[in-house]
Amino acid sequence: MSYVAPLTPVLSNNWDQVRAWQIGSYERSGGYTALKRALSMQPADVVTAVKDSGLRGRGGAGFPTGMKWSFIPAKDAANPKPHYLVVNADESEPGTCKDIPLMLASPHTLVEGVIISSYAIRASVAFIYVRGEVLHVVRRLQQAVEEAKAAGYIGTNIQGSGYDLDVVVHAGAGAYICGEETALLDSLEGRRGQPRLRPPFPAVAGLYGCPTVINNVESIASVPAIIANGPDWFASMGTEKSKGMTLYSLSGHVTRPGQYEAPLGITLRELLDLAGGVRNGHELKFWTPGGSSTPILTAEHLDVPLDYEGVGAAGSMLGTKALQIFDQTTCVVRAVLRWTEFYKHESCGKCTPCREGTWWLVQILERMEAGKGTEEDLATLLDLCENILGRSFCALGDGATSPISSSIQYFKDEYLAHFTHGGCPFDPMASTLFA
Ligand code: L3W
Ligand code: SF4
Repeated sequence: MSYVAPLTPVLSNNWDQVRAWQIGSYERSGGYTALKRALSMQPADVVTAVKDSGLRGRGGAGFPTGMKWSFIPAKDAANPKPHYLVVNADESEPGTCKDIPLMLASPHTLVEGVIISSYAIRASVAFIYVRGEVLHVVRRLQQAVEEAKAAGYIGTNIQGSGYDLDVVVHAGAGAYICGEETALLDSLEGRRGQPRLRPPFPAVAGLYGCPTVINNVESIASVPAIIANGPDWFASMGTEKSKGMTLYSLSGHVTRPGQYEAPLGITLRELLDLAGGVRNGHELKFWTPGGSSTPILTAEHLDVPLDYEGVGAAGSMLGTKALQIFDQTTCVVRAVLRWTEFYKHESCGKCTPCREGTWWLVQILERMEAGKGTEEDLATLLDLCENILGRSFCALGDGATSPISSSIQYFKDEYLAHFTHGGCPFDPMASTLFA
């Protein structure tokens, strides 16, 4: 994917610098000045600054970051357990591709964020849990951590502040479920990664049963800019309840796919203008606002503000801001089948609705895509979705139903046409459906 000039270059401000991933380049762009400022503040004041900025978690759920940090109990004689910071860098949601480019282009933005965030929650060990398949990212992060140690930003008595921190880069083993925060903790502890019952939330009992903050890469990487420029600066961007800038990842049938950094609340129409539009000669058919776990939207939603509230009001979720663009040459049934195969494969098997349900969803969708489905199958598919949604142990099961129910909502005729045509009715030569 290409890198394209952003609208509000904060996270990506140094991506086009020579060897931007090295500490010297990062420092020349102003890197690590926020850390020095943070170390001159009280930890509680750093938490307050992040709270006041309005930063919300960028991993999919949009939970207020500063509020999550404030759930960490005070460390005293009654609460002697260590605190941990864990960065969720297990980016695997289909279409989601913002954290890996960020870590590759500027790993020190994340490392500086890790140090400041750990200081704020009084953690002396931080873990960065990286998706197992991306070894090049693991190596780049390890190099950045070593550089930061050599520069005195990680270790004992950091910058003469009296604060000690160690940072561990951990490679997962390539399971999507380990992006679920409690499965990630199990995996980090050396067990099979499966979600834990919540509550207790990790802020109360997380890694090794200790108070733990888990945040997405982009959330933690946003912290240095908030400390350097102040919470009001951050809150001046975005919308009333969705503050700041963020990375939108455009992929699929778009002229210039890539990362577009912009304030929350920008629309897909505006982003497509920046990205050269839907690929030449084609029209938008459907898109995901935040990966395949978020219900699909259509061309009628081009002007929906891409913030948590706007996308929610349109019947979907902002999720990871992974905008996958599909033009009119795409068979919606085939696309949904591919996504559902992914959820079936990645289901951890802990709970019945998801383990059995995703298997059945694939069976029915395969039949439909092959033109052997019936209207009754469509009803069964929706019934299955109803029995998975809200009855699964974690969000993976819910997410598996999103593309199915939303695609039937908008493209029921296309499903029916598969039955009447005995297969996909799409004519690739004419680039139209129902030819
Ligand atoms: C303390 C409480 N902490 C909530 C914390 C909680 C977590 C955060 C959000 O799913 C979504 C999912 C995917 N005391 C708390 C509390 N927290 N109440 O707040 O929690 P939650 O449950 O709202 O969401 P989640 O389980 O973190 C995340 C969607 O994101 N998604 C997935 C993306 C996948 C990736 C990837 O590839 N790695 O990011 C995309 O849309 O479906 O709905 O920290 O502990 N009372
Ligand atoms: Fe595992 Fe799926 Fe149940 Fe989540 S919903 S616990 S992934 S079986």
